[in-house]
Amino acid sequence: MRTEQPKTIYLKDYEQPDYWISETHLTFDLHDDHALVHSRLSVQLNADKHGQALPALVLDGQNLELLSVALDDQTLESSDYQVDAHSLRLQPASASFDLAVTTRIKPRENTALEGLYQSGAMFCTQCEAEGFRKITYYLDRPDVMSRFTTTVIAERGDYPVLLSNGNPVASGEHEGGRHWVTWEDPFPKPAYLFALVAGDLCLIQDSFTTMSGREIDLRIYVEPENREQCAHAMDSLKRSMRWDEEVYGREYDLDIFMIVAVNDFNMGAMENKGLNIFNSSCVLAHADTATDLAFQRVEAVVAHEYFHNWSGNRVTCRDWFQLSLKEGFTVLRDSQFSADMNSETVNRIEGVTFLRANQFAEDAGPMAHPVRPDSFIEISNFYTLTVYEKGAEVVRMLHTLLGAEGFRKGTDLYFDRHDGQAVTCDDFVKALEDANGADFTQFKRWYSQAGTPRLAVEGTYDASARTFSLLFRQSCPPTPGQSEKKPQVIPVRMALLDAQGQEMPLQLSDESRAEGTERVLAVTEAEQIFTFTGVAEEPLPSLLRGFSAPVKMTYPYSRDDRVFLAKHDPDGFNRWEASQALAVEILQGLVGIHRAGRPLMLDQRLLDVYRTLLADSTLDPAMVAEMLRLPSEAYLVELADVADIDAIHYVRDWVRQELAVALEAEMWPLYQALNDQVPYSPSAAAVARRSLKNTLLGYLMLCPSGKALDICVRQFVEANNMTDRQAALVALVNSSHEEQKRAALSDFAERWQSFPLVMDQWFSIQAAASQPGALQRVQELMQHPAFSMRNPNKIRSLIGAFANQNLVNFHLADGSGYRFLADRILQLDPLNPQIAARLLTPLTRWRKYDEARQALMKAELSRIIAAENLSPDVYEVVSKSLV
Ligand code: B3K
Ligand code: ZN
Repeated sequence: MRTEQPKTIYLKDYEQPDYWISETHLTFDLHDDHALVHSRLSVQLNADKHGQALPALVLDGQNLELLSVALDDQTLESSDYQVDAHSLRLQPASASFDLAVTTRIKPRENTALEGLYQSGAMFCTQCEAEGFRKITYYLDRPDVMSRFTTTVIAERGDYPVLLSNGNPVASGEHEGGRHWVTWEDPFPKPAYLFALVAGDLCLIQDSFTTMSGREIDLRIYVEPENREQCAHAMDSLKRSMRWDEEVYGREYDLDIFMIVAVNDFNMGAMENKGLNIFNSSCVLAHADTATDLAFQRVEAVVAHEYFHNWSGNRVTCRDWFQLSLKEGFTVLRDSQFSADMNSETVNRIEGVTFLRANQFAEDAGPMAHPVRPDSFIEISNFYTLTVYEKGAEVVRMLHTLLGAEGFRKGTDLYFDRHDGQAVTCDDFVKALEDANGADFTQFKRWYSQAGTPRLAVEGTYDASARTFSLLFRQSCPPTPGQSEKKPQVIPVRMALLDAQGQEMPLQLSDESRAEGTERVLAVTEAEQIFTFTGVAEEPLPSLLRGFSAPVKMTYPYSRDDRVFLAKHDPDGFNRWEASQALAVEILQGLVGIHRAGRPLMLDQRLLDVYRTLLADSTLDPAMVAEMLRLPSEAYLVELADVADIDAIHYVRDWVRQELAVALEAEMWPLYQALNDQVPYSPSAAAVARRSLKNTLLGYLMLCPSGKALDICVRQFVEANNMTDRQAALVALVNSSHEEQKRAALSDFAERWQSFPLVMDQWFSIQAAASQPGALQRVQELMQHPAFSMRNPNKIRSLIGAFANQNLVNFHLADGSGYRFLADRILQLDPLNPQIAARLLTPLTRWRKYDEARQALMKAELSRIIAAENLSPDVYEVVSKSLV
């Protein structure tokens, strides 16, 4: 058991810092086995807080070897200051002074990948949220903003490229083959946005002319073997820069913008000022090696990090409780961008599918927290789906309520008012209010209340009065620390459909005439009725269009209603929603029947919907692919009170097979037509065709006729792009054709063994395959030379894919999956606590399973918490999960 209880930090305890740091001058002397860091800080008393009294200066610092401290050029004796494992404390003698500190650090031993570390042969940094304190002593908090000047010195041979934030202002040579470069960042920033890179990298260069005519030097640095894989990232960057000018009026501000790709990185990427550092998986993309999904991810992440230059960097967070200020807003911005670059409806369907299967589960589990959390032990644990994805939904609702124009007026005011400041979510909402004369007092509950609200809706038609009333009842389940919830503002975008599926004119009872055929109703009360008048016939409501609020809505639709909506709703998103809801209802029903030991029969209405889709050549193929996709096992688990994963898996596979057999005749010609051997193109239209084609291949491979096997093998061998090749491999791996499967897997590995990102796909396809024996396969794959416990991408693609995507095998009744995961977490915690804590997620969901599994999962959590020297990261998640 740990001796020291980790400390909880509370939002309500926020205080301004005692001192500010106006200037930060850093010099890094990089060597193979250590780095010397010299820092010179101009420090000023925060007189607003303290008047003239001089409190002690307490700087954050961790894992540092302190070599010297000087105050206004006077070297201090060790008796003049106190150092402990987390801080350096000294007593200033004046309100303004220079502090010079030298520390020695060991980047090579830094396996946590936070602070300054080595990835392969290069040095790089990751400072958000609290990594800068592992580089030097500092006021490591986002409300301390400083102008940084950074000099990097290293051996020229091994490290020809030396980078930091801002613009390069000087460079030179030292004796003995060492060289140096000085970088100056004119924009004050918090330390979490600091970055440094040193390595032997090749450069892909382009330029961008901003809306005011400034020429920006764009640079992507990668290891030389990846040179050919940067074009898509560069193109995405230029499109992001243009889009942010056009849609948000935001222009880039430095003369140079750099992206560096590194192989060992804890998350996707980091928005350091002028020097974004990326997980190579979010930069590199080439048709031969990356799937369409990977291309879209590169586009979205490049955009996301670029957009942070305004939403995050120019205007930053006052404290880490405000994380969603920058993350929720920036996720919304990147998804608006992706929607504009691709299909808006398909993009929204993908976003909502992800939110429901994952964020809803988080919101219903022991780690549930508000978009603006009230407390945390380790901030790294709060880079969550709630802060990011639900945070984006919250800002999206503000956009829906204000309309595009009002929202833009609000964001203009926000950027203008707070440029150069560290602010709060309240400041953001206030700017939107002030620019529009709106009152979002009640709306702000979305920031403070956790949990997914339920919205139960009923409709009543009065034929004689020609009215249609919608009754809304909202409630929100209790979450840890919040038993009572107040009503929230729920924007419901809706229409009423007549018997032909046409939208009817809308007139609310307090309006003098009908106007438009689509509305946003703002539901604000626990119970509220909206009555429409002049309704000529009994309508079918189309509700929550585009998923206008992140809630669980129910309406007593019959299955026939859902079929009607799936075929006729003019709103594409709601057509998909109706087909999903129909599939969910049918699957849930069959799970019950299967558990009762009764024979399964497929409701023909699902077939009817799918058959109509396949016959309609006017539809977007990507949309058809989305509608043909059954709800995931993870989503069905999330919807269940107690999930019987074996039954869910069995029934879902059974339905897929039934559909495949029944629709085989329709699917073949469509597959053939889409499999047209045209040269590869990354266009949205081509992506859509591949998406449908490969969805069909997946179904066709389930048909007992066996006709698809040869075609699948041929697609695997002959594909001219990774999307098609991988889809064929997935179909083979999940089939029972052992020989073809083995051949394809070994062929794939041989061909791509020197491409780490492709090998990640190879690992995760096998880890996610649901046939028996998966755990043993995963254990064997851990011995593969391409696997490493030191590389987060490998851990995610093998161990993460097994625990999160292979639900039947992870939840094996003997508990072997749980034991395996707990062992890996304990093994990883001393190396990389952030990744170890992330791996815990599936174990935190124990309440969803039967008693026997609950006991096994809790036993593993208890075993973890009993371990010695647990990181605060893992301790926090486990201790909260066991409550
Ligand atoms: N801001 C970073 C996330 C940093 C996570 C630190 N544990 C990436 C992003 O959201 O853009
Ligand atoms: Zn972000």
